[in-house]
Order: sequence, then structure tokens, then C-alpha cells
Amino acid sequence: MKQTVLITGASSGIGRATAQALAQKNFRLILCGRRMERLEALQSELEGITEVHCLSFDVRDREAVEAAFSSLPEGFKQIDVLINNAGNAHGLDPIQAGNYEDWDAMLDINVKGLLYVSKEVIPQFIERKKGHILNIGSTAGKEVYPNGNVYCASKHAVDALNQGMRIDLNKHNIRVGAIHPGLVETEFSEVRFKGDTERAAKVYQGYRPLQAADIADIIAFVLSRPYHVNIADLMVMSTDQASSTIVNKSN
Ligand code: NDP
Ligand code: 8X3
Repeated sequence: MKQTVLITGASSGIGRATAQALAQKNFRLILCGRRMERLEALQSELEGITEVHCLSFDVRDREAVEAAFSSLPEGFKQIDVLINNAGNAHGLDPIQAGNYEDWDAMLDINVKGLLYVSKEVIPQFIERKKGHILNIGSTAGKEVYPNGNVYCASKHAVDALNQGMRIDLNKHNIRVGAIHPGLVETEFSEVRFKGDTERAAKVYQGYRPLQAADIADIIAFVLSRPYHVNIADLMVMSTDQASSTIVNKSN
């Protein structure tokens, strides 16, 4: 039977590429993000391939999250897979220079937003004794790098929540796993550097970074495993990257 996948952060980068990959694998899609025009453009692109529904909400806004899920039409109410992907870094400053807005954004979006969305989906997974939560963490959730402080903390929290969800939902037969990418060339650095595209581009220069489609491919593979196989925790880096701070630019 055709499965429905809800992807947060589908308006750009990894989420968008995942929607494109999963449409080809015959999943029904719920695309989420704040920028509705982007979601609708993606819906137009994919509609000939599969059924697509768009939900525009800010994951920070608990009431908006609840309202968005309540608004789902009948054919999209049953969700089989949740991909918790929405998130960003805001700023790259030493802890003493960090600003409140950036800290709030990273903790509210990457951690609390992930919780709010998950809470909307978990009850139906428990009721059906089936469901898959795939959390997009980061190598920043496995190690801390200079000036990464709060972003790294938010992604360490995603790592902890991935484990916590897997433990608490184990007796309900729910599959929970995470993918932790290294450097992926998306709009991530443009957001981190607040629209400074020149500085953002430099993050991906001099080596071959991962592309969003590389992660989307892996997500499609993870979802295609038989239900008794759970890819619980997966780190993925460019071959040129060895750690958050070691990137080979000599090739
Ligand atoms: P992009 O900036 O390209 O995409 C981020 C997505 O998150 C957008 O679709 C954006 O949608 C959505 N988003 C951000 N804030 C909110 C919000 N408040 N409410 C709802 N949606 C929101 O970055 P990536 O594709 O690279 O990032 C996707 C995930 O991958 C993030 O969790 C990121 O931390 C993680 N990651 C990225 C890596 C990289 O190097 N690029 C490496 C490791 C992990 P909109 O603005 O329309 O709301
Ligand atoms: C994104 C990868 O190294 O910029 O999570 O933090 S990094």
C-alpha cells in the first residue's frame, strides 16, 4: 500500500531533494515549510508523479503546528513516515559574542520544533503500532567545533532525542533513526551567515561537498528497508571531510 511521508523543511536543500527522490519511489507526500510559494512550486513539479499536499507553518509556533495537522485532508491524515528535517544554524560566533535571537532560533526550531511536530504524529503511530521517525541530525551533533557552540548543542539534543524516542517508542513497534550529515551544499550557510552569499559559498569551495541529493538517496534507501530493519544512527560525510574541522582541499 502507498505510504505517506511528511517532510519538514521541504522548501529547500535536503528536504526538497528528499521530496523529489521519494516521489520517484511512489510515496505520497506532505511538504512542510514556511515559504508556501516554494512548496507549491515543488508540488507542481511532483504532482504528475504522486499525490502532494503542502502545509505552511513555523515549527516554533506550537499552535500553528497543531492547526496545520488538524487541517490535513482525509487522504493525508494517516502518516506513515515523519522526516524531522527542518532546521538551520544561525550565526557562527564564539559563545561570548552569541546573540539571543540566534540562540532562540536554533533551540526553538531545531529542538522544540522537532518535538512539537513529533508530538502530532506519535499518537497515530502508537495506535497503529507502526510508524517511522527519521531525524536529521548532523555531525555537529556528534562533535563540537569552534564557534559552533549552540548549533552543536541543538544537534546534540537531536541525537539525544533520537535515542530517547527510540527507547520510549520501542514497545510500540515504532522505528526511530537518525541521519547525521557532514557538510552539504544547500542554503544552510546562507541562513547561517544571514544572506551573505559570498561567505556562504566559501564554505563549499576547494573540495567536493555532499549535495542534498546524496542525502536524499540515503533517506530513500533507509525508508526502503523491510520494517524489521532500522538504520538507527548513520553519519555521512563527503570523502574530503574527516571531521568538522578537517577537510582536505588539496585535491
Ligand atoms: P536549508 O537552509 O536549505 O533548508 C532548511 C529547511 O528548514 C528549509 O526548508 C526551511 O524552510 C526549513 N525551516 C527552517 N526554519 C524553519 C521554521 N522555523 N519552521 C519551519 N521550517 C523551517 O538547509 P539544509 O537542507 O541543509 O538543512 C536541513 C537539515 O539538515 C537541517 O536540520 C540542518 O541542520 C541539517 N543539516 C545540514 C547540513 C548541511 O551542511 N547543509 C549538515 C548536517 C545537517 P522555510 O524557510 O521555508 O521555513
Ligand atoms: C551542518 C554541518 O559542519 O556546518 O550541520 O555544522 S556543519
